[in-house]
Amino acid sequence: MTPAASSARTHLGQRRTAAALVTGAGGEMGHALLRALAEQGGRAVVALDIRELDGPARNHCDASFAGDICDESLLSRLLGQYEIGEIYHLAALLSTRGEFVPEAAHQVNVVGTLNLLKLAADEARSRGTTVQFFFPSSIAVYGLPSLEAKRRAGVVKEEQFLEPVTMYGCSKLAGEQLGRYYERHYRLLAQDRMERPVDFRSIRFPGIISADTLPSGGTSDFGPEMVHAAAQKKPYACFVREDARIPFMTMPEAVGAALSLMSAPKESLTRIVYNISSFAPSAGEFADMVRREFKGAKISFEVDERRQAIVDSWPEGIEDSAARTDWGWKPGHSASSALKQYLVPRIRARYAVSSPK
Ligand code: AKB
Repeated sequence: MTPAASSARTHLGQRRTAAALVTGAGGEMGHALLRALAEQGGRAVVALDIRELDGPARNHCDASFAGDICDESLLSRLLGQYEIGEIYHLAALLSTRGEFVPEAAHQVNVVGTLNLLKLAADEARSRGTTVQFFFPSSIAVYGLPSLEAKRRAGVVKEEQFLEPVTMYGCSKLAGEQLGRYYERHYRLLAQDRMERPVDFRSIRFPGIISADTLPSGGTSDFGPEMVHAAAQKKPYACFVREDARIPFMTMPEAVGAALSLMSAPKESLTRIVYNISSFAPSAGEFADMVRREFKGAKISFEVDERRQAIVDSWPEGIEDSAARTDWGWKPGHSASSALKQYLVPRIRARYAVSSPK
């Protein structure tokens, strides 16, 4: 338990420990966020994931639960033990996986989010104070109707083209709307309603590239897969065209942004959901940069038309001026510095590949 952990009593007189809750804690962003929260200190962290956490993730939290976010009895057990003041709700099925099991994606991404929002609202009522809720949304909420429209649109604003083509995109958009509802209108007609039980804050992330972990089940995975394969001297067949372009950022930038948004004063926030992005090379440009860093990297292009269609429906760039103005977002990297300063050194160390220069 961190020194800052404190406790409160339930109406039955049991002590509850004050904590932040991270769902999907065993995933890519979960690993990075647990580490960042542990480094920050000042709060106990409780992790929830469908699977048992691995050792490193477990070491970065105070307690971990293996179970389903749709299991209401598990959530109420959790609330019985912990006084949750802050939630980072990362659990989700991503865009590629979701297209094989769309109803399961709806269940996890929408029903799961609803369960967590209800937990936040119940907790807020029982404590009499707002619970903060972080929701990672995605560029998948956008749905450009054609490649021509995508090229014509260029950089898109938060409220444009919200007609996603994947269940993941639909469910992230639903999650944003549910969050807005729980913050502003929850139990609109109830006599005993609480004003703003949930302080909902969301970021639409682009594709995220981590040096430490590999994603699975996403459609932006071609970026991270390319660089991890090159570092391991494995050939990589990229599943999108060389001219496919979507925005990306590194995992440290993504986690840093989540923590900045969560610590921003509420009065400075003009939106519920913010776009952010760092760099947007085409797949071909990224492959060239990876080849320059990892001499001899074998990257080919074998287009999977269906996954390509998903990427074609996502914008080439997203406009993030509101995030810059309201809570000081600024990208930490260009594509080149992301590779040279973050990805290459860490990935080389990870796979213990010596520079073949
Ligand atoms: C995916 O590819 O599904 C995700 C995303 C862009 O949100 N990485």
